[in-house]
Amino acid sequence: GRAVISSTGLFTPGETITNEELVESYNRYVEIFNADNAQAIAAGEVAELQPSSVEFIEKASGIKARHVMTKAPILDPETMAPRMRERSNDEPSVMAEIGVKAARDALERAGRDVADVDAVLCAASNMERAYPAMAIEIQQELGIDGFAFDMNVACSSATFGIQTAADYIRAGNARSVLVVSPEVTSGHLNWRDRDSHFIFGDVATAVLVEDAEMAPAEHWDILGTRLKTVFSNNIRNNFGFLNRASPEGEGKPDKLFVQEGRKVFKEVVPMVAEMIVTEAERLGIDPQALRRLWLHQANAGMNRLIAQRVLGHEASADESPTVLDTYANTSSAGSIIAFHKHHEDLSAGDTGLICSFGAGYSAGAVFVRKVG
Ligand code: CO8
Repeated sequence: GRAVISSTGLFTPGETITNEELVESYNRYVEIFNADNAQAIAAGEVAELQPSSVEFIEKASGIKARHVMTKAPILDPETMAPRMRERSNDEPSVMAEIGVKAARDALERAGRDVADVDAVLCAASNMERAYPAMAIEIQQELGIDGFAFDMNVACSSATFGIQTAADYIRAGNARSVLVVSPEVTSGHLNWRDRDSHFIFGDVATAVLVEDAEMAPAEHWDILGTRLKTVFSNNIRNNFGFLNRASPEGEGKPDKLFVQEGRKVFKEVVPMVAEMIVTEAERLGIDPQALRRLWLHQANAGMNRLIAQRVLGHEASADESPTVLDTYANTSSAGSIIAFHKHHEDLSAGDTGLICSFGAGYSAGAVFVRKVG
């Protein structure tokens, strides 16, 4: 069959951290660290830490606040990490719980009965455990008879998930597929790293990809998708089961998110703009006529440049909406949040683009047209 997006769903954690709160906590940590290490700093053995700044964060990234699952431990200079009670095997895990919330929102918006859903993909940039798959737990929680699996393509997990779901539908392996992206990025962000402590936030999204024949009257045709990956160490996280016994193991900075932000910016912008324009041409779509771009939400400056190259002019907020200011970078969920919050005003026949890019490098483009 023909694959369409029937609906999307969103779960937003209740707690938020503003840049002011974040910087106050970070700078308290810096004061404590510098005082504790005063002698070593004076002797030139330890580098003095520099304070963070609200102005820098907003100017460099466009981020003003982020939602998180646990605010207090992240802001506590003694902890600076999310801290959650470890759940028993009989309780839903955190990622499954928030993934289910986003999935139910999507199902409700499409008027879809879970009995009609065939598959669940949990597409996200980290998994809470190795196995059983988060996706199978979400499938169980929702009561879906079918199959489910996890996939991780970092920031591009959701768009890769949409293409995978669409392929199952085209091949006849499934008629209704949930692509769920629970992103608890606070767990792999190094809140003690001045260069990146402001970047990420927590959220969960869901996309219901279906056979056009069963879709609700109002839906989005998937006109075409394009995926691209090019290996890069510029965004990297070395956490894994092989370093459990290493003295360089768990908790070390390289076992958390690390990036060369400038290089990422310079290398990813042309790669993504090229991919979009080439794929649009292949599909016979005029990129300059795209009504809206729902871009990955990592950096306002990156999105400005990509949108400019695709549209041929400076994009308005209406043409390239941002959710970065309130959600920060939510990895794979970013472009889906942008779509979820900014699609209802479009008219039947309008063509738009959902596009992700990030670690890997990975990039995914999903061209969609409104129906109904
Ligand atoms: N406060 C004050 N000053 C600061 C701060 C701070 N917090 N941080 C850095 N500075 C200083 C630096 O020290 C530097 O000073 P100097 O010039 O004296 O050396 C100066 O500010 C400029 O620093 P940068 O060059 O680093 O600043 P940029 O303007 O490049 O901005 C950004 C940094 C915002 C990181 C920017 O480069 C950026 O956004 N790049 C794109 C990155 C991107 O898109 N990454 C995508 C990664 S996300 C992804 O793929 C998902 C991975 C999986 C999810 C992980 C979940 C945790």
